[in-house]
Amino acid sequence: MTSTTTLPKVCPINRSTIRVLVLDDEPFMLRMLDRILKNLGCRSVVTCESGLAALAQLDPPSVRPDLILLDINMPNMDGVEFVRHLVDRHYAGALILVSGEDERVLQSVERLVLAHKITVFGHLSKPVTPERLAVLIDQWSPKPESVPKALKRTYAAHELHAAMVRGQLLNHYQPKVAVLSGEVVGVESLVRWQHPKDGMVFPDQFIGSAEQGGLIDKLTRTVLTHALAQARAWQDAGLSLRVAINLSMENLTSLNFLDYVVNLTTLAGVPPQKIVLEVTESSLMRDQRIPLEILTRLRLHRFCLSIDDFGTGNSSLSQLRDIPFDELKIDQSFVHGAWANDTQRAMFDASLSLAKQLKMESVAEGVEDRADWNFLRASGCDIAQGYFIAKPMPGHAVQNWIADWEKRRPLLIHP
Ligand code: G
Ligand code: G
Ligand code: MN
Repeated sequence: MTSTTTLPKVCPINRSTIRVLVLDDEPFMLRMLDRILKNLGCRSVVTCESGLAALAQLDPPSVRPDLILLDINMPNMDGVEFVRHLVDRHYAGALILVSGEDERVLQSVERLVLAHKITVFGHLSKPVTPERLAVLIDQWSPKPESVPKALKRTYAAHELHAAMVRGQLLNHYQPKVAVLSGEVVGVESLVRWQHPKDGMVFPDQFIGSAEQGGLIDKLTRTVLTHALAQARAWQDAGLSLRVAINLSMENLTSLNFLDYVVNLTTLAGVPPQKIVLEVTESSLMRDQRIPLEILTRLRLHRFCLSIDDFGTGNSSLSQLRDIPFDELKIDQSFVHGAWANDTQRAMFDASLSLAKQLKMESVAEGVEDRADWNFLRASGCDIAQGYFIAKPMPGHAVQNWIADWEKRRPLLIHP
């Protein structure tokens, strides 16, 4: 009954104003895409047979295309190389990738483009259908380019140092819940910088400087001090929460760190079992012996050790072999959307199975929506963390959030 999909007769105004460039080495494809686009209501369509011709269309910047349909297989300049030129020219529009390659190739090119911070509306496998193209195009909106992104800057070590001296760092806490029961089991501390002028500054803007500028120890000590005070306050309020903090491998280069953590925890009156130390490997690490010693001894002191971002280049099997972790956090790139993506799902399943065989607790990060949650419920993973459950929040907001969560919880565990 629904065998023919009819296109909407009235096209969204958007489509007629959007400037589209189509780059494909096959003249036949160009003509076909041009025709489909025109039929969909796009009035401004430019077609180019080569990367060079397309790059010429990016000057002057005032008339740049809003959207480029890019064939990734081209004889001279291939699509990936073309993207590199777009990055050099600070292209701020969007891309749709077109190719006859298999899904995995398309997906990896898509990830590559996203890594360059260029918007990708998705990919089209050949043969292209008007319906699919319409869906992708309609993600476009004529809003001005995201200004906040341009403002996002990184901070030098001396600026961070001043911030720490002035007490401008604080922790936010993101809840972790048990997948089966929905019970709130803990939180992860995520450091924030309340900047007097720039507002809330996120760790990706300053952790790198802290590591390179010799400040990571001071930063971690600050985070741990706040986290322990908060853990103690929750404990006194009768809340049983495990509190996680993120360690950088640079923290694990001196044995003093061990004494510091043990002493501070004892002083706070919080059982070490309630403190989770999340570790990712740093590519800078050469001598593994000291970190291994510190982590093993922390474990002997009954702290929980967690391997963070598992499955990404930084957290590897050899770490898992060498360090007695209690918890494995499956990286969000394998979690969000895994229900719809066979590759991600295979990696998710493999990581989960590894956690189970090693008798570690499994945590899925990046649970962003109901579909992710449903997927997890069926997966056998122990703990979930992500925007679907809660975004990171100030410590004082956690108790109220738990009360709200308790109301939502029955619906999530008995759908
Ligand atoms: O939510 P968010 O933007 O806070 O976190 C971004 C990254 O910063 C994550 O990879 C997280 O592990 C890292 N991060 C957050 N807080 C800390 C911290 O206190 N120490 C270290 N080393 N990394 C942190
Ligand atoms: O690297 P680490 O796992 O420590 O850091 C967690 C990071 O992931 C933080 O930046 C946090 O804000 C972010 N985060 C937490 N939940 C979600 C989610 O559901 N989706 C996305 N995209 N990011 C998330
Ligand atoms: Mn973490």
